[in-house]
Amino acid sequence: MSKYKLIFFPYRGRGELVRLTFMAAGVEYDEEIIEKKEWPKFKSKMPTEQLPVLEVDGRRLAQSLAITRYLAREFGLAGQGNLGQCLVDMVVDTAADAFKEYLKYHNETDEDKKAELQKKVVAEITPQFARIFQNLLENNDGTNDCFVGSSLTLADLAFYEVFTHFLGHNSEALKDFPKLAANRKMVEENKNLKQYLTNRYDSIINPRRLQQPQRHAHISLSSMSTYKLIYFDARARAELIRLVFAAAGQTYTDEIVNDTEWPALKPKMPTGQLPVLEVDGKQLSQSLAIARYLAREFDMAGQGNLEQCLVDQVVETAADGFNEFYEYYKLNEQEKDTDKKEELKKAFVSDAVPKFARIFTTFIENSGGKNGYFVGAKLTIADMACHDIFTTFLLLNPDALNDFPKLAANRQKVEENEKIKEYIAKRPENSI
Ligand SMILES: N[C@@H](CCC(=O)N[C@@H](CS)C(=O)NCC(=O)O)C(=O)O
Repeated sequence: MSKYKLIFFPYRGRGELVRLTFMAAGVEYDEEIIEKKEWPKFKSKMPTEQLPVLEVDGRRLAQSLAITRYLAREFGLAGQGNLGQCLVDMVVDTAADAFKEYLKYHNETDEDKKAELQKKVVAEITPQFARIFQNLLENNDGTNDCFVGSSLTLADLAFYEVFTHFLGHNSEALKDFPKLAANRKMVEENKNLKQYLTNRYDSIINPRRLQQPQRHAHISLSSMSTYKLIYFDARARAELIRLVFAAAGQTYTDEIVNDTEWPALKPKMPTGQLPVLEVDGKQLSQSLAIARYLAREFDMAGQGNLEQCLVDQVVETAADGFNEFYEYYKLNEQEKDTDKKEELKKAFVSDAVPKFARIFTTFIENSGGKNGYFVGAKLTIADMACHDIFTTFLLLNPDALNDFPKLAANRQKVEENEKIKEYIAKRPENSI
């Protein structure tokens, strides 16, 4: 039995889903609480310079969602089989999107703007996400009030946690969504969670060990599926999926939607966004849930649970990189003054780009990869995710990898893959 230590701040935030996963599984863990004033001392010692971090038998893992999925797989809460895992992941990633929206309100320091954002949370964001979650709940074939399958999974915990924030601003928010309300009740009545949920505070409660985790057998889907990817004319959030298809030599339909077509299509998509992947006609959403699903299908997700988490932390960090890039990109698009545009670019290139290069270098040095790969001795989505985000960064600064030889070598390794090479040579050149 592994020994776990969660390192996080004294509040719920991005650490709470990790705690809920331990609690639901009834698995004991230690917690090291870092007070904000102590944080500067620790920051540079953490793999991504952020928390939460989970120590598993002394080994440090980063990225809250990579950690939670790792634990969920370990404890049988990740969904049954590869498709089941993707259905869970779709909900978990949607909860992460919802939390990100909530944080805009939460982190605002100007009181007037905060009041405006709170109104937006109640009037727009909460009902919008309630609709999306209801859609996911109805289409995932869950029973016993669960999002996926017939027993509690990470999907139920993730929805529970984010809607706890929303319900704190409008306790009636789920009045018109009885299935979601029933799902929350199911979570609250779970015997492992009940006591914790009624007693938890914004600060930490140390959990007690209750029972051994259960493990599920994995059921593999047929590899004869037909695939249709639906996205816009961009790399952005679909490119990792395309790279996985390319590396696997798997044919698929790449359907490109333009701005005129999108409004009519939007309401037909599970989360109202793209990319969506249709697998034998079934719609899957959330780019990273899809990429991981395909990577597991084509054996590019890492061998075993720990390797999958090591891969996942790279993939999640690349997604953080994209999100930061996208914030910059939108500001830059809005800015008309060329000098100011140049300043924005300079700031991004000198701060964000080297920061991510440093973090990826730490990962490549510590993830046990061989032959220049991030993890294991062959290509995984970790290599492809880093390659893709640096395709974008290198367009801004062609020298971005000069001081990071291990990343440059890894990039070359990806490009030496014959199938990827062929794909990259043919793909359209997009700045995003
Ligand atoms: N977390 C989601 C975010 C998806 C997302 O933001 N999609 C954008 C394109 S990159 C979109 O569909 N925008 C159009 C819209 O929201 O109407 C994912 O990774 O799939």
